[in-house]
Amino acid sequence: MRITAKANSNIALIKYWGKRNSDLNLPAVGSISVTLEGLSTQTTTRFETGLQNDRLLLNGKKESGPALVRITRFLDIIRNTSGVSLKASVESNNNFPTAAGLASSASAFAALAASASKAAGLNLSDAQLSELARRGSGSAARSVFGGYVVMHRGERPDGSDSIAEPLAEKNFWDIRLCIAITTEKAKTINSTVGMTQSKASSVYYPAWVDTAETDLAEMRSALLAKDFQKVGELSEYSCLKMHALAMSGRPGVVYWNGTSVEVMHAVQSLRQTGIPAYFTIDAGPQVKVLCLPEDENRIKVMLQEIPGVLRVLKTRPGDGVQIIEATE
Ligand code: 2P0
Repeated sequence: MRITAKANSNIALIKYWGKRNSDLNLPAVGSISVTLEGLSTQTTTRFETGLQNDRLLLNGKKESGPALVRITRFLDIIRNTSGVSLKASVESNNNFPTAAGLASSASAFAALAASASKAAGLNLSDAQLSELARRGSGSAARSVFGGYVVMHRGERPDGSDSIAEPLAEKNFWDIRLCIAITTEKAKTINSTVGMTQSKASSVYYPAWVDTAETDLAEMRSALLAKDFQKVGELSEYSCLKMHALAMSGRPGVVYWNGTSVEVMHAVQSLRQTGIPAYFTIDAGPQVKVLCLPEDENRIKVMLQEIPGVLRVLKTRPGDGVQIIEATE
């Protein structure tokens, strides 16, 4: 079978940073995210006779380096589970620039997990799909689901409870996100490396892990109560806390550029004028601004006027992973 799946990216409001097991990619802390409409990856997989190696076409370009190694490792998990021994041809396209530092591994591995597992004849439940996607990338486990999503740290050594589950569907609450793009360049320290450094060397790391459950519980109740101020405050708090952790490693990692800092100040100033807006930032320099639908357009204009902001994308809660085509 030749299977095409589509998955959206997501943004964590309570951040994941750090692993309790690197081999199985088990997170040290849970997280809460929103799946983002319109920032998607579409991936087609087919296991084929006659291939000596897996083949990866990423945004139209044939990959042979680390990207292919990572995909082959992931496909090996599916081959081991399904009994299919054939190599696969994988074609993946992002509808947003991969190098822009928006979370592409989340949508990429959610789409690949869905397309490759089905192409290998597996019919996985959503929970199993989330577990599989996590092996590719921690944040991908969340992109299996739409709307508001919680990712569990889990306790079991085999990782079967380190999975995401829906918290509320996308129409539960209409919030908006404006994404200020501050560079088109790829980041230099990827998340896996950054979080490994934090765990190995930051004196803040134990506190980060110890306080995670409290942050998750507070965010869960604020979200379910649709308390925008609380959700926004907790989002900024978790973002700054994660970045403080990344900065406090040896060596420390600063994911922001000067414009990221300008945008953070602008968002906090905007709040002083009575407009509810809150920032969150992943392991990169782009700033995502949470706002209400009625403020979205003026916030976009305000962000575009900040020197260094290249462009602004608008997004909102979106769907989970979907199979969009299946052919023999
Ligand atoms: C998150 N990030 O919760 C956090 C916040 C970035 C900052 O998950 O090593 O690509 O593949 O599991 O999922 C990005 O890290 O890391 C991420 P791996 P991933 O969204």
